[in-house]
Amino acid sequence: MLNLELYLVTDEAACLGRDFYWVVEEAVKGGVTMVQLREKSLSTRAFIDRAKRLKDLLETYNVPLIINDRVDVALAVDADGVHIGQSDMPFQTAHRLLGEGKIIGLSAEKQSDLLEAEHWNLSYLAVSPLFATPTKTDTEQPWELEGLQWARQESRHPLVVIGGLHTGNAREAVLNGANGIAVVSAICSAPSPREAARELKKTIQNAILWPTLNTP
Ligand code: TZP
Ligand code: MG
Repeated sequence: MLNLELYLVTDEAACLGRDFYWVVEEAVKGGVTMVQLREKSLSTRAFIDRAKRLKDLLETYNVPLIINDRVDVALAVDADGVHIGQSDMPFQTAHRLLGEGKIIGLSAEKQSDLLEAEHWNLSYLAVSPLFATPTKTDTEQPWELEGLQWARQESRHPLVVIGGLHTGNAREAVLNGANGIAVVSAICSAPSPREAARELKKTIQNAILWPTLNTP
């Protein structure tokens, strides 16, 4: 079963000069359940090399590796799946190329994206961005919590939220319908990525287990 609870989306620049693989491994030791390799400027060769190395690392922890945007890179390294956006390869094509058994996640940036995605068997839908974030500024309007509630009502898919998530708002995201929390800076830029992941994971699991409890 796919565990979406704490989903790390990588960004080397956000790692503040620390070793990329160290940051990811620390995050996994802290409880990250999925890792998405998101590379916007690497050559195809370098992207594949990085994906291979990350796959070897994540396999030892039984954590799935998801490739952002690039179905060819996912196929090249036999990754666990892909995450596609609204301008990437269409879902049906990605699904045909990857075959059964691979994870496919899709970003929904607006309501019509989410409604269209109801026709497809996605592994998860990412509500993106939930909140405004300096990590990615070329986005549509943030969904905010009201938008997330709407998404929860309208979608049959598991929902991951991304954009501006941290320990201070992860609980409310879960209580408003998120099945998983995806983060870049809250883990990659944290003084201790392991501790940051541990805290986030605890917050998310507490929200899932005790949704009515009044404490944060
Ligand atoms: N997609 C939508 S927002 C975002 C991506 C990749 C960046 C999220 O970064 P952060 O630092 O967790 O807000
Ligand atoms: Mg994309």
